[in-house]
Amino acid sequence: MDDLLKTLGLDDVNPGTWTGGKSLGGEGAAVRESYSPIDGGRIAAVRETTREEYDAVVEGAVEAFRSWRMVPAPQRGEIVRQIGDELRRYKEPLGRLVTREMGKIAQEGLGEVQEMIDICDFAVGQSRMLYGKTMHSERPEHRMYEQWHPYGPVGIISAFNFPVAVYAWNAMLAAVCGDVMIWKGSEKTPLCGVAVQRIIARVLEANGVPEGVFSLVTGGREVGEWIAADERIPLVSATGSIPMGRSVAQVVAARLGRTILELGGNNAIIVSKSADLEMAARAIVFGAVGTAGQRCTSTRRLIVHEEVYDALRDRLLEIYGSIRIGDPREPGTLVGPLIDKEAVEAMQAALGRIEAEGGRVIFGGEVLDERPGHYVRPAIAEVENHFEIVQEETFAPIVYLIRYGDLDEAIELHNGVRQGLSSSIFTLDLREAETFLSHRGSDCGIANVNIGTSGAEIGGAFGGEKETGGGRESGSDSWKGYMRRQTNTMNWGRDLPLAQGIEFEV
Ligand code: UN1
Repeated sequence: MDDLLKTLGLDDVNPGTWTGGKSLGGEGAAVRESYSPIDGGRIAAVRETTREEYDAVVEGAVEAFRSWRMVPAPQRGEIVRQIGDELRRYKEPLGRLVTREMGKIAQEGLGEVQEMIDICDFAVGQSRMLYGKTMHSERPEHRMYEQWHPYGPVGIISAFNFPVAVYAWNAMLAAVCGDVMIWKGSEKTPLCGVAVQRIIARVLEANGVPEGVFSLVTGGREVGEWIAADERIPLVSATGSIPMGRSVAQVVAARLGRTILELGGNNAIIVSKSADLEMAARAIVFGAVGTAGQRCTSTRRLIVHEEVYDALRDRLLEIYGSIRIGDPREPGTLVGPLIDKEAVEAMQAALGRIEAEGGRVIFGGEVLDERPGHYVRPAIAEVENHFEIVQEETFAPIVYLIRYGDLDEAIELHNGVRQGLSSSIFTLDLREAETFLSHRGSDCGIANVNIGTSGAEIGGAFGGEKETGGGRESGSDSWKGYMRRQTNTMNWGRDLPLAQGIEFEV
């Protein structure tokens, strides 16, 4: 057992099923080993959740909801404030665990925990701002208003690439809203889930909050299917691939439940002839190779004006040639490993398809197998937008170069994919910038000018259109997705006038 695991309260074999600080069973559960993508070494193991344990967790959540919903929202905010403080205390070790289990570089591991802290702060403020509107009634001596009430248990399914932050976006907001959380993280990063659960549990315990307010279950697809099908869970928030989201959406819709979906992206940057090319190049590299191309916001397509195409391509080739790939714990490394062997194979398959469809890989793509772990050299390819492979999201550092002539064409290429998460344009031309942000510009949930596609702040609503799923998480008024709206009409008069002026004498 090493110090990092000890600091985070982790054992060699950990329970994967928790209500607050109480772990459940483990009888007959499969044990999932967690291997680091850095060197393939075993870190520790987690016992997966059995169906029986799952049912006990959901029952505990339903029970905890009865009391949690009675706690005034600002007091729920106070619990989240303390969770934020606890995360500040554990930022460094938790960030290191994210790096070790997921493989993102140290800076990004810390950034991910910072994102959790930021959403805690945001949610604390929000806990005093769960505003409803009041309306003027058309009837005399009537008052109309709306209130927002919690849903109950919220199922949160999160992905390996942001093993802790995306959970917090959902959970901290839902917590101040009065919901209770059942979290299933990725089976590729089970230790991160347990570590976060233990941090939160200390705050629950210190404040006498019922255990079932925050629960964790561990496992693969099957556990996700239990959540999707479970009528006791009115809202399911799922982050991950489009096929995963499609199946969750269908199962939840069949029982008329609610979903918040944050699925795949196919994010592009338009680089205009008036762009600051050096700034664009830096943003492109962070977007395309940051997190080894494994963000849903990663930059996948570059739509470049023909007059600056060669210059930008050459500059990218130059920068790509100098990027340090390797152990993500070492300062100076910009690209760590991919998550697993399957991810490396998927990247190789994609590179093969680029060539087969008539494209050209002009840089990188090699598997760097002189060391253990799942390292690849980020790739640049020249393609056309309509290629099938370009239409898909390959979760790896491949960036596609596409040429354009005028802005209308660029926007058409930009929007000519099935996904609609994040987007950006680099231009110093005001008209181009505003066109891109207008109704005839980007069709994505996020559209930026002179910054890249990834690395959004928590204060904005996060999510996208089309096959990205339409959900919004994190900032702005995303909290409304975690509450049900109730319209109330109060008659304080002595008559019973009907709306629409209807006469109905009895
Ligand atoms: C994701 O990849 O699912 O905007 C989330 C970003 C991060 C979050 C990415 N703040 O890149």
